[in-house]
Amino acid sequence: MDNCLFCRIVRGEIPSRKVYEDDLVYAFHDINPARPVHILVIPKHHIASLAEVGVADEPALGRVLAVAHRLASENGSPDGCRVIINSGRIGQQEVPHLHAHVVGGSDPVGPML
Ligand code: DGP
Repeated sequence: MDNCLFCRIVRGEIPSRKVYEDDLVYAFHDINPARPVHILVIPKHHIASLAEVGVADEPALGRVLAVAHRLASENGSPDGCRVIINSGRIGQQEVPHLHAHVVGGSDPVGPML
């Protein structure tokens, strides 16, 4: 998607603090961290939200979850993490490119993060 913020980050058109990349996913530090560790893991190809997921997207979504704990551990949260996917208006999703928040590094400060 030409003007999608996270697609532009994947393409390197907008800078990010990358922590991991492979053939299916890209991971980078959240610009406004809610916890000491706050990484976003996204499919490299555009999926707007969980509402848009199709069968062809399943390998990328699987990879998002498969790398989450390791990336948290390697980046300062070795004792675990939370993985949160906001979807749509009720989920308060702000950026319309599917992303998993991987947060940790301290005990939770609130009910969500
Ligand atoms: P959500 O509400 O689930 O759509 O969360 C979007 C997250 O994306 C939010 O925690 C802030 C983060 N974010 C927004 N714009 C940028 C950006 O340009 N760079 C980075 N690294 N993170 C961003």
